[in-house]
Amino acid sequence: MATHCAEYDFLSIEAYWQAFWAKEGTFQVPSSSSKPKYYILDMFPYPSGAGLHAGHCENYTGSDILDRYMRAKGYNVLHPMGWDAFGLPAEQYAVKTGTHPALTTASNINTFRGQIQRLGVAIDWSREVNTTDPNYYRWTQWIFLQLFKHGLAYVDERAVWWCPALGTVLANEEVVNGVSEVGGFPVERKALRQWVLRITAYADRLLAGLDGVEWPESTKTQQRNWIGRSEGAQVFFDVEGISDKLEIYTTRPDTLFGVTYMVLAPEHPFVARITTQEQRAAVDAYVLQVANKSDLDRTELNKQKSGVFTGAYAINPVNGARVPIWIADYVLMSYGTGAIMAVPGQDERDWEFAETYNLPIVRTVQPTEGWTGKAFPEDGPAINSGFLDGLHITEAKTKIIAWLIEKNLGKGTVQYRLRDWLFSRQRYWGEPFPILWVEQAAYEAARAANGAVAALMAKDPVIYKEIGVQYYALPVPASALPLELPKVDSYKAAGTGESPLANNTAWLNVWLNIATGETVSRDEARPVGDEWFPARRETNTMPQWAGSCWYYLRYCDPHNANAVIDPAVEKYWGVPDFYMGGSEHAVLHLLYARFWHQFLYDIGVVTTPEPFKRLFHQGIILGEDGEKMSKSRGNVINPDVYFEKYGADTLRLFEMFLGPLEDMKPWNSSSVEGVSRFLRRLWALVIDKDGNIGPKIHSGAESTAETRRLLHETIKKVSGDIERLRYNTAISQMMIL
Ligand code: ANZ
Repeated sequence: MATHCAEYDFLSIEAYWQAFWAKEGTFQVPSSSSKPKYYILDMFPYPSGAGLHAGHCENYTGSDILDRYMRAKGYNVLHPMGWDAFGLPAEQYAVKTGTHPALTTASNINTFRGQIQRLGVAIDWSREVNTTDPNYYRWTQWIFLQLFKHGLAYVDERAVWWCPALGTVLANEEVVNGVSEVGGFPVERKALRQWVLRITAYADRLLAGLDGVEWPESTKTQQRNWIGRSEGAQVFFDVEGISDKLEIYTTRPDTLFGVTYMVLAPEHPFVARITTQEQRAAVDAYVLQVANKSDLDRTELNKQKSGVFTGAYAINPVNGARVPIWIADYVLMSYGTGAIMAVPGQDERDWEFAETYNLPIVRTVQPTEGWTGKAFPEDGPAINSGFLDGLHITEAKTKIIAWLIEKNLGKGTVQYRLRDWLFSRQRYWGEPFPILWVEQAAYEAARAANGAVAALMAKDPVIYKEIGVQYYALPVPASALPLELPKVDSYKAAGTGESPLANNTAWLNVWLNIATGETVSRDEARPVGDEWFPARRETNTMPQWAGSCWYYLRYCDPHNANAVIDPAVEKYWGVPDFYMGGSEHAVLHLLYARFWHQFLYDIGVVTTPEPFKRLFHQGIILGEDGEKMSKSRGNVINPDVYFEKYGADTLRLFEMFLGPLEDMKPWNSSSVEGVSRFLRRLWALVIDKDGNIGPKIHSGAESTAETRRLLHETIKKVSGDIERLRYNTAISQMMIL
């Protein structure tokens, strides 16, 4: 009896095997085995309403080939999948329609899962995770509590986009051309209480760790630049008329003799103190004008420089020169000390500013011959610089820093571009913070009670002040997790800048037992006993980055109700051996996840300091027109159409054959036909017209020496190509064979 269809009937072949894999649990892997392990991770998708796109297919096919290859070589391969499912679109849809974001999300996930199964990826579906599942985010909350306990989480007033007309805080992507994307209403900056994570405490380790990972060089460079370690000096300048010294940060202390003016950020605390009577009106007007600009707008290189003289003067410590102090928006309060010494001779921004306002320019580095630019930022011998003359930059820096230290006027310092991580959103659809706000008496009582609450308290209190009252953050004990998202009547924000969680007052206001951490709604009577205090829940939620910081650990032990991951399981799987996803995550996701992983390493949850050993970015697939795929352009490829018309194997092979996996490349529907023809020919070679494995396959012994040579060449080339992810050349070799 024939066992196969004579024709390449991809629909029934794929349906048969996909059902078989599901029924047999073919790709389910145990967390202990005598086989060596290999862990393949894909960046998990946000389950959008649009379903799978061509880029997802490229990513998961690319990793799936390596997966099946490693299985064939005898590895115990873990290749899981899950959903990064908190996020804005489901919430926006909820505001519009009243549909709970969990419903929208569940339906989108079903679509995604079905499509990935249809693509035939060897996923162990018994390990699926979903960041919005309380059994998952319970551990996201747990990790936050550990960060809190270790003093790595604090609150601060930070500016967000606020839209008075909508009564809500907007994300950057919801502000388009200075107005709200929805409705086109004006927006303004508003300071709100926010959670911030002290990622800067890990800056040096985040830099050092990059040296030991096998990542694309460009991604490592982006992370290094983002962390932005710079070595320089702090220098103190006397200011006429006040006793405090002005502290600046510079990477070029060697240019000190070339300082012709100083600049303060408009928000600098000295501004109000030093501005003269004559200059006050101009300074106030300028400060007001800058208040609504973002740092990004302010530091744009090509923009026209603007500023105002304060009327005050500083004294240059090296030569006693009187230099005017200006304010200008190109100096940011958030970097260094918020004040600079300006050296137009060597710094381009300073040169432009000096030209605009007719300030003197002194060169302190001899430009190379034929230099036609304005400021000379490069290396050369010092000139016009007293005891530094003739020295090159590095020597001049060493010498001037020694001089500053000797005179007690400054010292060498290190600065980072990296800022602490703004870790809260005023949204509904995110992980609630396991935090309660109480007054001082309750905080002190909690400490004294030394119970489950005190166990997670940080050494120093996290405090914020509101209308004269000081509030203290207390942790919800780990045993009370998950702290689930409460039901709300409306997904619209509270109107005050707080998230919609503030709308559910029965949830919001509780009686807290400061020893056990138990809570009872303040709609009920106060329970009997001295340990009950009024508390208010945190209404911020965590950003979408939170759940994706540690998901790769959860796949190893997805159903563990007692820990993030069991130590024995962690020991077996370790971290992913191979991580594949888009380069748009080069900085934020990959940096945040490394930060959390290094922290989890410090507290003993994981045994390796870095999460992702080997990283690969697939290139973007453009539309057939060579433009980025987008709904509005109408050039989006829907994989479902290809599954039906050509089959998943053709789609997979085609995407891998489009070009080098890491390259950006346009879709090309005419070559789909070619690939489909190749698979049909392959089928015909193996299966005869009666549907049996054909004679051509059994005739190995009769094959010529030439064919055998080609076969072995192909085996060698394809193996090597797969290990280096050069799938397009592996496929062309198979076509040759
Ligand atoms: C004098 C100077 C001369 C500078 C020169 C540069 C070149 P990085 O390398 O990014 O650390 N700066 C310091 N604080 C600033 C702030 N809050 N806002 C804007 N600019 C600030 O950059 C450090 C340099 O950026 C510092 O060194 C300072 O200008 C400026 F030929 O001081 B420099």
